[in-house]
Amino acid sequence: MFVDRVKIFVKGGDGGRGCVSFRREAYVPRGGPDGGVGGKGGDVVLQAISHHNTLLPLRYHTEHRAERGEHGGPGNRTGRSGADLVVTVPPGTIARHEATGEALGEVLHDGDRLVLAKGGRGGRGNRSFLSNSNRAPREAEPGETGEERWLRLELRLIADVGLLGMPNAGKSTLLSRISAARPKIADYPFTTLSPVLGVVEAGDTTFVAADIPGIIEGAHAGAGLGLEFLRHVQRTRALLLVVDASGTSGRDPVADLQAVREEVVRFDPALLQRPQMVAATKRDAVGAPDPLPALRRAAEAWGCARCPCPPSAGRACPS
Ligand SMILES: Nc1nc2c(ncn2[C@@H]2O[C@H](COP(=O)(O)OP(=O)(O)OP(=O)(O)O)[C@@H](O)[C@H]2O)c(=O)[nH]1
Ligand SMILES: [Mg+2]
Repeated sequence: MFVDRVKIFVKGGDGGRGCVSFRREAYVPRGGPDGGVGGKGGDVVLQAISHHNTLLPLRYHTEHRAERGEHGGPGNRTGRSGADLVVTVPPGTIARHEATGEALGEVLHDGDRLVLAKGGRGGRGNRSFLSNSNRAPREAEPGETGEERWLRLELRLIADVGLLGMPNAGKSTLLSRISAARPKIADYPFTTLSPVLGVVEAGDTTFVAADIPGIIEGAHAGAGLGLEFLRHVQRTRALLLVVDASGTSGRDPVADLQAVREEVVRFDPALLQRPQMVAATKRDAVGAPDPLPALRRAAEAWGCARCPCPPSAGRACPS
C-alpha cells in the first residue's frame, strides 16, 4: 500500500543525571568529589533509504523514543550516551511541525539525515562544582530532557519526469515499455491508484519517470482521485502530458489535454512553467479523422514543446 503522509511522535532521549560522590580510599585523605557527568540522550534521526518507497511502516509505528543517557558514576565516570534512533523513509520526505505546518527539513538523497528531536545533555556531577570556595560540593545536575514533538511526514517522490493524463490514456503502458516498472494496466479508468516510479535508460543517461494516477475534469473539487497525487510531480523537472490520440475511443484529445492542464494550474500554476511535452498514445488504433494535427497545433499553442527545450529558453529550438 502506498502511504505518503503520516503523523508521528518523536522524543530525544533524556540526558543522564550527574553523580554526587566522594573519593573514599585508604591512604587518600580528603579524596574530594568524584561524581561523573551523565551521558547525553540519543537523537531521533530521519534517514533517507533509496529502496523505500512508502511511509506505510510509520503508519503503524507512530511513537519513536531514543534511548536515554546513563547516569554519571562515582570515580568521575561519565554515563554512556544513549543510542540515536534512526527512522528510515524514502528519499523526498519532508518533516513538518504538526501544529504549525512549518517545515523542519527534508531528506532528498539516499543516506541524507535530519535530526528530528535532539537528545538532552547529561547533567554535571559534583566534581564539576569543585571550587576554591567549595571543596566538598554536594550538588549535581539532573540531565536535560530530550526534545519532543509531533511531526507530519510528507513524501514527495523524487522523479525527473511526471506522466500526467486522463485515466486510461496509456500512462502505465508507456511506463511499462520504457522502464522495468510493472504498473497495473487495464482497460478501465483509475487502474493506477498510487504513483509508480520507473528508471528509464536512454543511451548514456538514466532518469526516473513517475506514473501518476489519472486526473479528470473537476479533480480540484475532489472528482475522481482528486489532485492529491500532483504533489509527487512538484519535484519533477519536466511533465509529460499523456493523451489518448486514437480518435476511436470517443475522446477528444485537445479537450483532454486542456482539462488536464487546467487541473494542474488549479493545483499549482508554477507546475506549468516547467518544460512540458505531449505524448500521443494509441496511435496504432487511429480512426478517421485523425485527431493528431489538431492536438499538435493545440500543444504548440500552449507551449508544450515537442523537444525538451523549455519554451522560455530564449534560443532557437534545434529540432
Ligand atoms: N491500442 C492501444 N491500446 C493501448 C495503448 N496504450 C495503452 N493501451 C490500452 O489502454 C488501456 C489503459 O491503459 P493504461 O496504461 O492502464 O492507462 P492509464 O493511463 O495508466 O490509466 P489509469 O491508470 O486508469 O489512469 C489498457 O487496456 C491498455 O492496454 C496503445 O498504444 N495502443
Ligand atoms: Mg495507470
